[in-house]
Amino acid sequence: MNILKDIAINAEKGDSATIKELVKKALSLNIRGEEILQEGLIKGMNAIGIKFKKNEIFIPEVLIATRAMKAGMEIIKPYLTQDRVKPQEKVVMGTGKGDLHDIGKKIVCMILEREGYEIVDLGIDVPKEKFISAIKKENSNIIGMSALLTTTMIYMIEVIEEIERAKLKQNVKIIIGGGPITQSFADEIGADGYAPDAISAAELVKDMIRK
Ligand code: B1M
Repeated sequence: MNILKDIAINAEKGDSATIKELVKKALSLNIRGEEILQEGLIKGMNAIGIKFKKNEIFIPEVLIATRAMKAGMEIIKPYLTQDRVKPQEKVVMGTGKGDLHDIGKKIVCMILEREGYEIVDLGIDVPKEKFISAIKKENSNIIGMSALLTTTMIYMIEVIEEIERAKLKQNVKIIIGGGPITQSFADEIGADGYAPDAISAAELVKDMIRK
């Protein structure tokens, strides 16, 4: 659909004003929020990633595109959560220490919220101690960690070790995701599950709760 292509192009350009207009228009055409995210905004961000990797653009351009992406996400959010029922379970989410990427994590949070979970989003650059205190304070049985850098994915190991040290591991399911994460990495570090995208993350959480 052309409007989704336009959203992707403008996300890539970082044109927040046009993104807002196009996303509103797409919603008025009854295009589902998830489709706008996947086929519009995320496609634009992926294109940015390719250019960034090739050094065709630099951090300022990426930040401008991030701002546009977030502007679009804010508009879609209520449409994803409109059928929300009473929260079923609390999920603590965060991007681990050293990592400032949060777009993917926010999308995962949005989809989980839509599925009726209550999200406690600890944000970015989260130290292990903060994960532990949130699990205790929120009495949560599911924690989700996101990492986008090969240098920060290993911090997940420290968080899991800390959870074990705090004797919380038997009560908590740990799910992980993000660009460099794989199922075999999840298995290796003792995470309970891995999801490659937000929709599968929601399915994974549902499975974890059933177990
Ligand atoms: Co960064 N960056 N960045 N960056 N950045 C990447 C990740 C990179 C792959 C770019 C590249 O080289 N092609 C590369 C990492 C290389 C590597 O480690 N292998 C990289 C680098 C190198 C860096 C810096 C080191 C650059 C520098 O300073 N020289 C620096 C590090 C900063 C830090 O974190 N300490 C840096 C900085 C930044 C910005 C701040 C400018 C900005 C982040 C802004 C923000 O997030 N608020 C940024 C961005 C935007 C990117 C790219 C371009 C886009 C990431 C993104 O948002 N994608 C990225 C390139 C890329 O990923 N191809 C790149 C869209 C998003 C929807 O996808 O996050 O993968 P993603 O989330 C998906 C799934 O992964 C999954 O579901 C989501 C939705 O489907 N998922 C989960 C995510 N979390 C999950 C958790 C789950 C389950 C599923 O369960 C809990």
